[in-house]
Amino acid sequence: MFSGMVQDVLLLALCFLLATTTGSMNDRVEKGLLKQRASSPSNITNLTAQFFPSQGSKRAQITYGPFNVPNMNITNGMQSFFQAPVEMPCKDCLVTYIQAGLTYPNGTYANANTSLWLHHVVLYNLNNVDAVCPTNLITGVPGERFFASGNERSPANICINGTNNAGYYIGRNDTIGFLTELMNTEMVNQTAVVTIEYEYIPGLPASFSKVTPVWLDIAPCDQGSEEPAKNGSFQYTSTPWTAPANAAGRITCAIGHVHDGGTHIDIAKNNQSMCDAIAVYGGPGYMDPMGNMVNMPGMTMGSHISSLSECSTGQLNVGDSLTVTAYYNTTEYAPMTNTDGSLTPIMGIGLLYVAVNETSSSTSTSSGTSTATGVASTTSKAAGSIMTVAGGSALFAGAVGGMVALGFA
Ligand SMILES: [Cu+2]
Repeated sequence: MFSGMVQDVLLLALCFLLATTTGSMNDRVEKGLLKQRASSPSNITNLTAQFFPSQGSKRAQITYGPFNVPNMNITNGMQSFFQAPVEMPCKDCLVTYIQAGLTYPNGTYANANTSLWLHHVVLYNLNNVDAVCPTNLITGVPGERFFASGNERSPANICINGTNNAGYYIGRNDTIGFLTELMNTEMVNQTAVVTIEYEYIPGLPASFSKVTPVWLDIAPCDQGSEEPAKNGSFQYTSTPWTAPANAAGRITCAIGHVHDGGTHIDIAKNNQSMCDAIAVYGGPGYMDPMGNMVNMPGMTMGSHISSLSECSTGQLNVGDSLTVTAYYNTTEYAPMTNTDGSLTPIMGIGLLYVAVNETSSSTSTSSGTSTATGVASTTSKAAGSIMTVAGGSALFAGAVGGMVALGFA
């Protein structure tokens, strides 16, 4: 799965540098996108906004792809795709909610039950610098990771259902990158479309705050997000990260990500638990089809991680030390394995959204946990120019500016 990783990193790094230094890749990709738009009615579906209607909020789903995902005899059925720049529903806008999904080209739902996984998708803003990993040690290209989803498809409910006047601001000239890794557990190739639903407010209303994403990762910045899996009960803790002035404020939302086998992920501030996100398994879409239970060693329990709880309160002061600890117990939940039966690497990521320069007492906040309110709706059409990269997640460690923490499953 990791063979060819170095050359893939170099290839993608080279492409990325080309894209950012000469504009040639951007031109090529953008032309591809425009061409596709011309031949497709739309890859945007307008939906009904859920939060802040008085601010003229809008909700839309954008489709990315289609992507051809090889069968499981090729790189364990894993394939990564990278696009930049990528289409967003808006510019000069405040994004209050983001949720990813996966469908087939005809719009029908794809998940573990159909042998097609949204292993991960990550969005990053090339115009901003990541708060935790400001420079990429391989390419030197900065970029702010502002959204990530694994197959559990947890929303980044930044505004916590409209109770927080906060969102992620996308500037008029910001360039957004898109990276996805898809997984096929069938013996035949499959084609998938990634959907991302956004809710946003045009502009930046005076009463709203921009959030800074803080990506905490059990793996260090120069490694990528993967760590070796083990059997039984084990845990990994990140290197402590100290909050600087430009990332201190009120935490509007915190979400986590672990792989199958994970039980919970705890974000701690100054060694005290601040958000303990609990993993839930199974449910509609998250069970293996019967045919695959024989073919996927280690997945014979057939039930996969389907959600992680989220947290919505907290205060981050300058000098506070944050860590994230991912807890696994493979006797409780079956881990993911490669086709040869070996354990696939695991992850532990906590993503916080911080309304900088606010204090938790200065504005109203919600408390406790909240679950997704995503609107299930799919329409899939256009595709952009796609860079296909063979191999596993870790090869992206150097590819995307600042986003060394990758391979989100
Ligand atoms: Cu992952």
